[in-house]
Amino acid sequence: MDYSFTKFLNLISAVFLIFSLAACGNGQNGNVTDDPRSTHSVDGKKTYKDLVVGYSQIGAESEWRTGNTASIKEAAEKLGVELIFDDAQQKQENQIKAIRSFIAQQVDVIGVSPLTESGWDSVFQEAKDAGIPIILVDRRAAVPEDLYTSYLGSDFYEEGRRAARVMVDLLDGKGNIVELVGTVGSAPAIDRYAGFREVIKDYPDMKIIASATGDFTRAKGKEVMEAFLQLHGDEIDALYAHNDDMAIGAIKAIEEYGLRPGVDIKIVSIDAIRDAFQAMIDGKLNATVECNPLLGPQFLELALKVVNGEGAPKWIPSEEHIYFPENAREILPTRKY
Ligand code: GYE
Repeated sequence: MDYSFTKFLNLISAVFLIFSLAACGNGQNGNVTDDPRSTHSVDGKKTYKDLVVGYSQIGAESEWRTGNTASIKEAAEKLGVELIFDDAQQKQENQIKAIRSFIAQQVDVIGVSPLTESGWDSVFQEAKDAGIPIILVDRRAAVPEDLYTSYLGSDFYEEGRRAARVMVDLLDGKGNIVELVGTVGSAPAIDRYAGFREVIKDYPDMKIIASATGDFTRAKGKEVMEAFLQLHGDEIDALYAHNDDMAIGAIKAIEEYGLRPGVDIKIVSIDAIRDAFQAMIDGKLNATVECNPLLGPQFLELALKVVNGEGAPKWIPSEEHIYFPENAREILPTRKY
């Protein structure tokens, strides 16, 4: 922007500020601090109690997701934010419908966890045209950067790499791996697949002999693992599951097949849900890479900032760890999901 134009803008805002301060000083009209119906704080900024947030959740496919939903709802309740929550039951068309209804209701901000990466351009554009910011929570969408304000979530690629490094240690750099992939086309499935391979490619004796989707659910994880066992049986040295729920389903399949999960077949998965700690205590899971679903407080903090025109980073990554059986018993009681 040209310098003199910037100066001109500054001047306009200064004049505007003087007028608004004058209006605030006048008790008869517009003193926002005295008006009990006012939805703004002293400085004209919104507070949590003024916020109306629409949230489009994917569904309830995993323990991770249930923990994520609880975190968002609890944070809204605690802060006094009005939350309009929609559960899309694993269907993108339901998410699109929900976003359109949030736009119609003129919410202040829309939070969305996109089921898959693609297919969001037009509905995000509609929100943008209506002046409603979109915050991506948990999963990214493959859209131009100007169609969303911020992404709050994990580095799924790094999670894939971490799982692979643990696998290399467990197998001593040699063995046949089967893989349970998450929901096809979703950001975590795409990145956990690629991140894992980036590390494994340097170990020619580590082979991924089968890979199929278990859609992030226990039931599907079990079903697909049964098929892997039918096809490859004793040749399988290890399982890499894109989430704990699929690993837990697969553990059942392995036991029913007559092998020992965690011993005959080493298992590494992602999320670090409570049941994964139990599986590690039972010796049936070898490691879980943490992916944090407790995003509610951070999301609402970000929503408030965005509504008040304060800058927000394009990506706010979560801080995460890897957990092993050695201290699973000690850590389990501290886990919130
Ligand atoms: O890992 C899985 C859930 O998007 C990070 O979705 C999330 C993933 C999580 O169903 O359990």
